[in-house]
Amino acid sequence: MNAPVHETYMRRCLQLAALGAGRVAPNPLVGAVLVHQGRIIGEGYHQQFGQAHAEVNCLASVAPADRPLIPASTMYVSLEPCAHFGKTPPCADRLVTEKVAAVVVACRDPFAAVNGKGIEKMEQAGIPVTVGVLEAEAAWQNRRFFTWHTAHRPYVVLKWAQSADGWLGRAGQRTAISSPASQRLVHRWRSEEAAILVGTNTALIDNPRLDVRHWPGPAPMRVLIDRHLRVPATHHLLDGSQPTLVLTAAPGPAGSAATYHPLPDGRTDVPALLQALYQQGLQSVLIEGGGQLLQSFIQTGLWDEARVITNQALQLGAGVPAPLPGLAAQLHQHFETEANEQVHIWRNTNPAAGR
Ligand code: AOF
Ligand code: ZN
Repeated sequence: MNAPVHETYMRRCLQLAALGAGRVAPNPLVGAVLVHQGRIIGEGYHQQFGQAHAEVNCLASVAPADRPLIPASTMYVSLEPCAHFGKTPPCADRLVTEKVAAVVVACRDPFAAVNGKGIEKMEQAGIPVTVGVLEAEAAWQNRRFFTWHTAHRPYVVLKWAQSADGWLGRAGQRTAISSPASQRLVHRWRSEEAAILVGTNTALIDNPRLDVRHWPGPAPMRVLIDRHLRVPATHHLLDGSQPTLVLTAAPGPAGSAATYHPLPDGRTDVPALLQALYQQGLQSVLIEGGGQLLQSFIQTGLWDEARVITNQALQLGAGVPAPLPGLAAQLHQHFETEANEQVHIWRNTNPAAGR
């Protein structure tokens, strides 16, 4: 079959996969479509962490009258069918048992228990497998999952708001920069990551809540770097209103609502921070400041996206300088949330690995 037809069905897989957003992490988003002679006879996606995979839901959706067509149909799936017994049996085995005529896959699954083994199983059973249809789009959709398994660290999203003249805020005080529309956007961004990280000074000066109150969605783990436990228990981050992790050199106080994770030798350099988040199983992190922390992620190359909100109507004249995304940054998207308010999303073309 020709490439544009493959892409049409694979695009449908990506659409279906997206329906699982917010409910399957840390698993990948996966969609599947079963096609018989130009007619879609089944559709499915991974809907809920721990439950059936996309291929299984796709097969379950086939009408009884169409079931005899399965061995003459092609299965399109946005990730390599799995080869392992996890919470569910291997999808590759199921496709072999169902005797589907062919399988088209967007990209290999980088998870060590799969990573090519699913494709191999199907090919050994005589099923032709095509790999690489809309590969870049599929890898982008699951960029957090891919970074976790290939770079062995969380996917890192940097975020900051700056004035037109390039300041993050006035030194030592909380400074309002962005509009309510941008704040809603930021809350949506928060709900899409496993964790939000801030440094000690930001916590002390801004006393942020780091919750998701302006958007319906899951609340991520709040993570605070506090080597010497300087942030008072009366600050919002330690109020116990949602799961909070403190990365620290000192042992945590008894009775605190937060979880304390010791940093080896009290190291707060970026690799040590990412190692701690990795050990905690947090697949992605939104870095919300301050300026020095953001800049140190950029300097080490250990970042994937930078999302910058600029208030073109605000001149501060002085203060804390905004970070610069650097030479590896490539503009990915650019839009306005309101008049005078711009959002630039930069991608790191050469992100560093965690190990
Ligand atoms: C597929 N189809 O729809 C998904 C796959 O713990 P489990 O059993 O749910 O397995 C999770 C792993 O399976 C996950 O890390 C990834 O490698 C793969 N996800 N595979 O064939 C799917 N969601
Ligand atoms: Zn599977």
